[in-house]
Amino acid sequence: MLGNLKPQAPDKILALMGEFKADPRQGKIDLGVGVYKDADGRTPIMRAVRAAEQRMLEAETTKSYAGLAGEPEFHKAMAEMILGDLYKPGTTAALATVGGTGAIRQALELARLANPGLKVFVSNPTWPNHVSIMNFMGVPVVEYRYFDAETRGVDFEAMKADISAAKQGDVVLLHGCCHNPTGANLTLEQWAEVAAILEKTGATPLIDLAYQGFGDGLEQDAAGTRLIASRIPEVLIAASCSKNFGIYRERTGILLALCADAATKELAQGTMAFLNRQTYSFPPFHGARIVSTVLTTPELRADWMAELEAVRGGMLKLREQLAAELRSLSGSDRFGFVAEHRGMFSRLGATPEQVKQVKEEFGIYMVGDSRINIAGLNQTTIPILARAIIEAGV
Ligand code: PLP
Ligand code: TYF
Repeated sequence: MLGNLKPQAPDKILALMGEFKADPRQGKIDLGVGVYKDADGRTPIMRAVRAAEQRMLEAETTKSYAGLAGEPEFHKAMAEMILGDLYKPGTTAALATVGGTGAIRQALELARLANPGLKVFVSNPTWPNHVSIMNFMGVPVVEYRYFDAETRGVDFEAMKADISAAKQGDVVLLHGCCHNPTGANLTLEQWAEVAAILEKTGATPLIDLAYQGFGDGLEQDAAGTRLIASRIPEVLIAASCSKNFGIYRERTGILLALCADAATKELAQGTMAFLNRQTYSFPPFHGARIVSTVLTTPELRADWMAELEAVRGGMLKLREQLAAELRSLSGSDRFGFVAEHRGMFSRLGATPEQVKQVKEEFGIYMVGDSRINIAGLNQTTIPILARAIIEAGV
């Protein structure tokens, strides 16, 4: 039977990780997979996370099953972090999931149960896994224009025109902040225009929030999501704790379904718990408990926020340094977008040939679409990357 399987195309980002590992060259530079790294190339356990784990080790008395939809403390702490004062427990269904990816998958399953004829509008480009999951599920994908290859910013007029075609019963997938893979984001004014389009069409937004705290700050990065939540009666939010808590392998995420009324919330909540049961029964507990412990223990929360701010500030500084280096090497401002982008990523706008050249000649690994992970850089490698970009003729 298993011999009938057809080989699946590997995830290009994950495949690049293997290629980098296998490269014997000293001085190779990994700007591929979206994992935060400090100046020494390490992905540390955050202080507050370690402290929370130590407390949990002392306090926990059982490893028995916990909630099918996750723990109420985790739901509340995350919903408040994402929505602030807009969080209304009476109309918000919540589901602990296997990472942000699990939240996206369950959001799509939920939407499809509500509307079997579902179509999902996604930005061009988007995180490749979005499209891959939808293709696997057989959910039709409609791309909306997003990235302006010329300015490396958002082509907002095109985006507006394209998402206006979404209808009631369709889902429009939006990146809450720190767009992956481009780094180009909407302004708050633009979010308001998106909200107006959603109001008019009745389409349901699904906001993928995987990098809250990595862009302009914890509150600022939720501003677009909150604006949508304040105006649209039904909103799906798929949030990941992988990056902002640095707990990638713990697989921690949450799906929130903001509903128009309490009865719909009950319906959504029951269906979401059902979806967990159909997929893996109980969601991972450990990472979710780390997150709720950090968020609800004032001294841990303060320390976590300070460390997250340092991580964010470090990436911003790297952006500014890379932009400055490129300005001086190119004698122009055409790479100014590197400092304007936010989050871990920037799409440089290099051709596949240029990406290949940079890899082969300089040992610098970026994703094939010329996405770089800013956190993969440091003081030593910024000038090397800048020179490679210029020599490749980007
Ligand atoms: N959404 C986006 C845009 C991402 O970049 C990621 C990547 O990590 C995720 C969702 C899912 O994250 P995870 O499943 O690791 O929590
Ligand atoms: O875009 C990235 O690099 C991160 C990590 O299948 C990632 O989001 C990449 C691919 C994947 C899962 C996570």
